[in-house]
Amino acid sequence: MHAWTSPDLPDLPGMGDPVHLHDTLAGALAPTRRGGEPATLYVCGITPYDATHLGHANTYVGFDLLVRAWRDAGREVRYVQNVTDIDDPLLERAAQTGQDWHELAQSQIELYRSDMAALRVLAPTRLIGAVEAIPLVVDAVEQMLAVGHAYRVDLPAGAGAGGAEPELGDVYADVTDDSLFGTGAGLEPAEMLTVFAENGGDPDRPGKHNPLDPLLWRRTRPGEPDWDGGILGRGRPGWHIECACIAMEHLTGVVEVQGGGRDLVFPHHEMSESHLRVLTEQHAPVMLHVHGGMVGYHGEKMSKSRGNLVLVSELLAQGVDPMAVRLVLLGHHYRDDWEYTDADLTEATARLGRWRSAMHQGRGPQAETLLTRVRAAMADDLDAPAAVRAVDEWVDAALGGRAGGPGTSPDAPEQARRTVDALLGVAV
Ligand code: 5CA
Ligand code: ZN
Repeated sequence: MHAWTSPDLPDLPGMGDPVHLHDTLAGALAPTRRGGEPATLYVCGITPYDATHLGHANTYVGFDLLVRAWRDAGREVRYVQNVTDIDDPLLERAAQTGQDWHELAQSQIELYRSDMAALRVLAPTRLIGAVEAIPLVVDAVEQMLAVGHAYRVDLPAGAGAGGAEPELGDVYADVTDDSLFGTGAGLEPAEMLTVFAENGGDPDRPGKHNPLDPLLWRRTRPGEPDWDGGILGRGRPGWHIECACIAMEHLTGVVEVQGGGRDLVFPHHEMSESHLRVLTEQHAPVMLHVHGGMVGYHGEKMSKSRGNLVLVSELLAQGVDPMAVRLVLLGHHYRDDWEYTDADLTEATARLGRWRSAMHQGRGPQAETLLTRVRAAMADDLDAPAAVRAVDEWVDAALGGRAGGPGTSPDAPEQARRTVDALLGVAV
């Protein structure tokens, strides 16, 4: 599916520093690759049953900072993002509201595109829907069945499941076949079961080999959309295999960074990586596992299912400047958990106003040090709050009467503008 139009990325003098990121599995900072090969990034995209909230925006702005830092360091970036445009939550929401599931998805995807464009998020190289990826999933699941990494589970009797071919069951992956499965998230077996059940898993389904085995292919159910599955029979894809197949097809070789919010560490990323290991026969198909913190609101994680949302589109409709929304997000480190309050927005709006004033003056304090500081902050695990502090200091100096004195230049405001535009995505 088409993404959105990327904002321009201004050129900066010199080159950014090699980027280091915190790897969730290692629990430590790790270098990303240098030069040479294109950087490959897979970020888990939205399930389009509701509009972009600040939690989603935090995740996508966070990875946008990575793309900007990589590009500044001279790396070509291949960035793939999926859209889970068929899954249980989407069908459940459509059933609740009486909407057509496909129309609901299309409308929310469109809103997501316009929210991302407004926030000046660089578009991924490829935005791929789960529905588009069905042929890839079917091939992969057939392959896993053929080599015994997957198995069929009988459908519930008498409920009309399976359509004309009820004898072809749902298909599950056999996680026991992957000796590394379960080593990623650092959870005890009992915790894995609980978290799996809370996140779309079905540990109690009769006929499974291991309660943690994830669904790969769900056969036709009455009232649910289905697609041709070849020898699998008509049905629809499971969630984790969707991301594995899209990453495998559109980012050949190793995935340098697999990303998303921290709520995806287990089971989603553990299971997708396990599928990738089995399908690509690579011991380590993902180099770095990078996870954003959870944004909360009114004491709980902001989530579509809880309904405690602050929607980007609603803020924009109220006349909030999208760059102020972006500054709210940049005020927090991407890995931190934080709770949104109106004070965040007030502070960010005031900051944007100061930046604008300083960066549109006729002269300003030299901005080379600012560029160096912002680059260093971003290369150090995308430390946006440190970068924002560096900009604040330059702005304070510029507004504090030092705009026209010795050491100032007429080019400096524009240099500062280009720095915050290219590296932080803030157009002032
Ligand atoms: N479609 C799947 C991923 S394949 C999905 O998780 N969709 S989502 O719409 O629920 O979330 C989209 C992205 O936003 C995911 O990367 C998720 O980790 C992140 N996210 C969801 N809620 C929050 C939150 N409250 N704070 C930060 N990030 C969040
Ligand atoms: Zn995903």
